[in-house]
Amino acid sequence: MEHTRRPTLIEYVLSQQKAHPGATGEFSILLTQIALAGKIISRELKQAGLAGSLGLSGETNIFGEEVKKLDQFANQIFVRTLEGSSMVCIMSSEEMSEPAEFECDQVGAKYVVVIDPLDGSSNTDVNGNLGSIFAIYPKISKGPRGSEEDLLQPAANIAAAGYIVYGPGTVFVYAADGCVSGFTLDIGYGEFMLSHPDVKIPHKGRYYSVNESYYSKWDRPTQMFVDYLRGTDSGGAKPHSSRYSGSLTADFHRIMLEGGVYLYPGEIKDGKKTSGKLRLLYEAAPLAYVVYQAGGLASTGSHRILEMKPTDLHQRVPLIIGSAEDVIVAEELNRKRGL
Ligand code: FDP
Repeated sequence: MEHTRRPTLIEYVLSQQKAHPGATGEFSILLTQIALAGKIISRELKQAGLAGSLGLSGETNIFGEEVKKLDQFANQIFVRTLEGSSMVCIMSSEEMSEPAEFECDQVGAKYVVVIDPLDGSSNTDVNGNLGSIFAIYPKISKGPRGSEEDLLQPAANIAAAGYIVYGPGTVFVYAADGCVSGFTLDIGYGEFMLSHPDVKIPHKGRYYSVNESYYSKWDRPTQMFVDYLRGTDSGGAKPHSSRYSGSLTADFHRIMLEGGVYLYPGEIKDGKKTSGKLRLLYEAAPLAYVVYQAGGLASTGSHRILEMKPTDLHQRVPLIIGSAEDVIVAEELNRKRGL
């Protein structure tokens, strides 16, 4: 009997590397380790209700937010698996106030990784969808050790980025070399198998994802954009359908496959526009890289995310991300209002 099956993540990455004659295979080891972290977190999430790992850890992070036990668990898993790869000199995580530095051998670990280990953590206790987000940069600083300079690179320097969605199935999506590919975890094999080759985001979308309870706190261009998406403005465009799960990764994944736009705007506080909730380094930049490789766009409304150079590890940024045509409408509304 002939045995046919889909390629595994590692088989696929190795086949892609054939296009790069100088490739050493180190990059595929690193992606495999990130996928391993995803498998471990996926397993833990599936049994969290029984294993007593739901709820708060009792600690607050540097931003005063309460930390969930699963946030800490996911962070530790990523730190250990990245250290175990021996390919990473420094990493930074949304869950850590300071970066983690790893020992670099003579050859030198030449990669730098940023992660949001568990995105959408308000969903943990209600069996909702969650995600992890990552980006891999080349080390640019001189010398054997990694530094903050390596972490504060613009998204345009990313070598590969992706996300993992923990839903009814676990899906690993990564972008590199102008191509976005999705893999679904086969629980029997314990492997991510190619399920979404060459993902392209539709040019215009069907869905929008935003927490509309903040409508009264947004500036006028943001309100006008959401009115446009709802079809309640005078333009008479066909409305987009609303979907908001409380997990950026899960909402973004829908938009990658079916088109549309996710936004998390800044609010107006004391007459000034704030930067919203999402982090440039751990959320906006990696997903901007992914959406761009799939043919979409990511913007603050006035600046393209890929062109921004982070100034701080935990910098926040307004985010409008998804189908190119939808993001451009938001940018034009901002421009008309001179913001
Ligand atoms: P969370 O804080 O629960 O980790 O990353 C931030 C994020 O989730 C996004 O995943 C999500 O879309 C958003 O915050 C939810 O925030 P709101 O409750 O303010 O809508």
